Amino acid sequence: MAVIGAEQVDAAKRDGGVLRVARGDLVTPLARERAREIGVRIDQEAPVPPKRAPQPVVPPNTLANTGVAKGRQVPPRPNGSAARAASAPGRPAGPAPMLTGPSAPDAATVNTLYRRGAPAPALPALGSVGARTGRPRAAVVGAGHVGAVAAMRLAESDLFDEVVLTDIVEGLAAGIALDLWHGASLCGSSTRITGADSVDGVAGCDYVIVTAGRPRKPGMSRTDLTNVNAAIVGSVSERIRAVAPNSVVVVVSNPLEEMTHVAQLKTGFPPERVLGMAGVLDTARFASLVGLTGKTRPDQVVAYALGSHGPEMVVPLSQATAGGRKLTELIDRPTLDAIVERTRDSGAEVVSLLKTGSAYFSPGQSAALMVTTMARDDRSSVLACAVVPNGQYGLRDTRVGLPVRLGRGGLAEIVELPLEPAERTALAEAAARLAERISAVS
Ligand code: LAC
Repeated sequence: MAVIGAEQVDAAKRDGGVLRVARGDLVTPLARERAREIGVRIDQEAPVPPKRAPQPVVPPNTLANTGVAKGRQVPPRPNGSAARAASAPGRPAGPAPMLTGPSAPDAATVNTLYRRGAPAPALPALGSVGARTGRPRAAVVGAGHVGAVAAMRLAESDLFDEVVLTDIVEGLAAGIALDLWHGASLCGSSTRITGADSVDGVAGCDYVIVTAGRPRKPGMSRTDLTNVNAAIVGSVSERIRAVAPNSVVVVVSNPLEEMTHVAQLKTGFPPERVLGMAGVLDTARFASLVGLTGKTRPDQVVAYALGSHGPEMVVPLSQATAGGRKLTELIDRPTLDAIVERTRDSGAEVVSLLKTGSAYFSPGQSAALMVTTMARDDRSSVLACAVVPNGQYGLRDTRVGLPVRLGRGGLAEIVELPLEPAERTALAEAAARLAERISAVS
């Protein structure tokens, strides 16, 4: 058997536009595509019909050997033709195609395997691919880089029956979802990943991550995005309210606290079900930078980046530990202050390197971590999230990054850490600035 590639198609074009292919040779999908593109006709010798074992005579009034599903009543046909009636149109009479020898699939099967555009069997229905029932469904709105990474992490966790990715750019979410689903066996997950061209694809989901909106460009602050992203997040939130009224929403779009506020207004959800993702990311950045000192590993650092996802970020060093020791005992204060400063500017640092967009791996991971923590109902973790305080730390009527426990239904508890007076004051100032900014988009 020869394999006919695109080069032979090109040669056939030069030699008159017809490519003659011997029986049994394989024309690659690429070659067929090339032939279509440049107008070459492929003439392949017809396959020899496979030899079949003589068929037993089927009595006219039995269904036993017809391949007709049990229980389906088909009236008996005259002349013993029930077997023919049940086989696919165009096939020789007899049972469905099968291997006729130890290593010889019949020609019809070979063609089906290799022919691009050949009719494929319908995919199994959602949830029948080994999915455990009763698992939640999660969605990600916006199939940009942050959305794709978030969807990937959610699916890898194998905690969900389905992860739906949506984007208004036609085919984008479906393409990414299909690509991610192709990797299911590589990450040991049975979570189905699907894509939709409309936010309405999130219908019935338990958790929705909103990444929709414009990212920053070099030189832009997060607040430069306020108006354009408020319109996008607002309309997305109205659809979430309509189609996933019981969901918990995690907002990633910037400026973070303002957009989370818009999402809460437009969904009308209680504050426990609308959370802003920023503190998890800022805390992770802090831990990664602490790791650069060589004094500890990032995953040993326990700390909380509170306040705003911006200039008013507060990392209370009195609460920061690594391997059970206070960070202030491991690392000198000027170094720690420099680390906090760099954490605050880390988003801009990535923007200035990328030039065409903002960070996406760690933001996507952070949003997914919030959702997996909720799906696990893991109240042992304390994560920094942008939430609405109800008197905790003396704060109200604002939205600010605070340490919280998340449960299956969203915010379970705002944790009151014993902050030092200066840290408490810095947090109160951040909350006040955020209250002003939020009121400007109300
Ligand atoms: C950043 C964006 C997600 O900090 O705000 O990179």
